[in-house]
Amino acid sequence: MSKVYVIDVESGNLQSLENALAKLGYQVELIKTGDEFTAKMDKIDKLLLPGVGNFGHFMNNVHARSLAGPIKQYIATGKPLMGICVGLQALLAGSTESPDSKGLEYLSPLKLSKFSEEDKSVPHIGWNGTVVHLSNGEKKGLYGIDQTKKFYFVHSYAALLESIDDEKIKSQHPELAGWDVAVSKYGNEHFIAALAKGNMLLTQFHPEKSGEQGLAIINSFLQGSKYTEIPAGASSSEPTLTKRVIACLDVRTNDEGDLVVTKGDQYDVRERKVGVNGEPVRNLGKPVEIAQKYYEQGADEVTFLNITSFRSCPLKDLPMLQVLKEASKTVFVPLTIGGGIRDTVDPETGKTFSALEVATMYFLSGADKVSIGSDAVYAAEKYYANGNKGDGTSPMETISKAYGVQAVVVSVDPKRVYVNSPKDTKHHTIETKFPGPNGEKYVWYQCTVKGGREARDLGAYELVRAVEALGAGEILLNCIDKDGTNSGFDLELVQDVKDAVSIPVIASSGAGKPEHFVQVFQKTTTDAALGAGMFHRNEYTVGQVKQALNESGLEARL
Ligand code: 1PR
Repeated sequence: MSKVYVIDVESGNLQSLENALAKLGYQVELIKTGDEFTAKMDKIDKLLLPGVGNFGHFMNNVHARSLAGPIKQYIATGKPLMGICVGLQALLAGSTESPDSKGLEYLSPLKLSKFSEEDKSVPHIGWNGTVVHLSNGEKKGLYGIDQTKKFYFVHSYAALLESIDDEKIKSQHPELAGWDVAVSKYGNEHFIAALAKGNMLLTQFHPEKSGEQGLAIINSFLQGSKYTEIPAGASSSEPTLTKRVIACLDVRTNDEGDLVVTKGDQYDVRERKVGVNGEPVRNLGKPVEIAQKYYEQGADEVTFLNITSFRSCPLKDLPMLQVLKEASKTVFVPLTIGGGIRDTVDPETGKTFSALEVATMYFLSGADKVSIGSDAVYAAEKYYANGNKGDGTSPMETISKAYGVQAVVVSVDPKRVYVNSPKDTKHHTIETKFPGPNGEKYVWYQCTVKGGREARDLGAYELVRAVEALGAGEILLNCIDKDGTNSGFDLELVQDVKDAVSIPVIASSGAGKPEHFVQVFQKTTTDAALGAGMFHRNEYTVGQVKQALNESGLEARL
């Protein structure tokens, strides 16, 4: 079996990359220090430099481990190197994200800047296209990257370009002379999606999270198949971000002690409403198999929510770690895990584990993002009590600092509360087209914790603003009134939350048919939409949802 060397600065999810390489038939050896690298320099003939999170944090790790020198030495040999995400960024001059940290200074003065939030959500999360300009002017793909494919991006900073036009790029960036460049577009901004020169390939996107097409890019790199044919009849329109469709699996232990995917309505997952406690938990199947099925149907992401985490200790909850480990071996799209991401005392040892340590266990098992529910509400309450300031201890703050904001999702579980007038409550209200039971024309959305069991004195609008300030990178917006009703998303709530924040929002709860996805993307500015019950009950596939989106002129990745 051929060996591939991977630089590991121990931040972020390397498990998925290792799984992708294993699937392609390669054995992985991790390089963690400069000394190790130097000792093996002659043996290494294929090297990967993956990176996620904060640029400064990553560069500090590279320097602290004395890796910068050996990386440069290796590059000088001309042997194959593939940099992924922050691995691409590390080779540039620097980033406005961490002005005090220097990059490895290839391609100077090219630097990274933050995307503008004026016309779009930041981070840029999702599947986007590219246009490839080869330095020799040929019309070919680059290791399989071409305009017919979509890849998964997740980043707030990018090497921004003024144009997508080859001639303009060349005249504005003489440092790119001799480089093949793949350009992508987000909102009104163009940026570098991939770079290649000699045996070096750098991608801003994550090929290991970009499904089979992404794995094919890694394979082309490892095989040295640099210039690839573009499928006949490929159009060369500008790249666009597709509408993201997410499949969500609520997971819990059933009464027999097995971990099952379940789904109820309005957060009641027991078979019947009457005599709730005595009825069995709805068992819809095994989490890993179901995740695999949605991956094959074309899900852009899969989310697992451990919905009874508030009862059991997550450290004891090894089956969820096992679910992730197994799922990430075959599911090559981003995986999110939620439920129980908080400071936890292990009942066996009495030792306290921080939310960051709990999240780290999940990242090391193959999660790309963690989703925080109850603790986000407590942290937001504290934030407001503290004069709109964090104290550095919330999971949003600690996890985003270590892994980047793109790894931190906040899951919101709100319930409608109707009022006659905005004056009747201190919370932010919406004038609703669907009046309350007594004709009330206004509604506010009350946050809950512990899976909807306890309501708090905080509105969803206030919550999302606080958690964005604390370091959340995305909002997973449920709605208890809509959950499992198959009546469509709560469009008023979705748009209200979209207007409240600049980070991406995932609309959730209520999807019952593909048209509901069309509706939420047409009538709101949501970044993504999530479904659960309609997929679990086999009423529709993810593919059918995407087909409906495409037929309505909303681009989805098929
Ligand atoms: O509080 O940090 O431990 O996180 C607990 C997590 O578990 C939260 O994300 C919370 O939303 C979730 N959760 C807790 N109890 C339940 C339950 O159902 N009893 N599930 C639960 C939340 C909502 C979505 C669902 C959508 C779409 N389920 O996951 O998938 O509503 O459903 P639909 O398309 O069928 O309408 P913490």
